[in-house]
Amino acid sequence: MSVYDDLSLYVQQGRVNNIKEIIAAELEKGSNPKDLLQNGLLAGMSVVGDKFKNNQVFVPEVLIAARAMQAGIDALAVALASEKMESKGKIVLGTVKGDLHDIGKNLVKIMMESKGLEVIDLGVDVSAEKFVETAISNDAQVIACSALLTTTMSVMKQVVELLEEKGLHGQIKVMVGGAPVTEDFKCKIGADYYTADASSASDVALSIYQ
Ligand code: B1M
Repeated sequence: MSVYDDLSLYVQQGRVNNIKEIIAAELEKGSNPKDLLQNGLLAGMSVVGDKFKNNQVFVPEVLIAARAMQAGIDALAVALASEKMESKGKIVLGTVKGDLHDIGKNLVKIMMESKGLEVIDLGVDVSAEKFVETAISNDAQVIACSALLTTTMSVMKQVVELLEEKGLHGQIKVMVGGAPVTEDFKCKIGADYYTADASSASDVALSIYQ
């Protein structure tokens, strides 16, 4: 097994200490931090993401893996900062106004980052104006909105309407998701993409930039 396989497996198993030890040793040896991230940590998270999509693992396992991956990223942070990864595209992500659920949104963020996308995470309770202003000021081509409450889904429509008002609908794509959101709802509000899970959301977001 290579060091990348070890890191991948330890992410899947949530073994934070093993990950920290390997990364410290590899950086000491002069290994490339980007390769450790891409081929080790993110590869492991990608396996977990696929299993999650196929109902082979569930939220607790995903969160444990996510925590392990974050610990690995933190351990690589200084080395990575000196060798900035080229972003494959920018995504403005958030949970819509009135909605404080962020576990699914955080998974979307991790999956998107694992695909090399730069995510501007606006957190929770995000207004349509904030989504649109942030996308414009950061030159992002994708706004990704998460909603868990039926009462807050209408904010996604406001995002589309605001983009239309500004003549940006189509230029800035709107992705929607979250438990109550459906393909039918996406069509009704004129959003561009609906995905049911975090892994598919990252695939679609990447495809927009390719
Ligand atoms: Co609340 N809550 N909650 N809650 N909560 C739900 C959503 C609910 C369905 C529970 C229920 O009644 N059965 C219900 C909503 C009913 C409805 O509107 N139809 C509900 C309610 C009513 C409420 C409150 C109003 C309760 C109250 O105060 N009376 C309140 C609202 C607060 C607010 O937001 N203003 C509330 C509060 C909370 C907690 C704070 C306690 C907590 C949130 C903690 C947190 O997020 N930090 C919470 C939780 C945990 C839940 C449940 C139990 C679990 C949600 C979750 O994290 N799931 C939930 C019931 C349930 O869903 N079974 C419930 C795991 C997560 C991984 O899944 O977020 O769906 P999910 O993400 C999925 C996909 O949806 C998708 O990817 C993920 C999987 O890969 N996805 C996207 C998500 N965003 C995406 C974006 C995309 C693409 C895919 O593209 C952009």
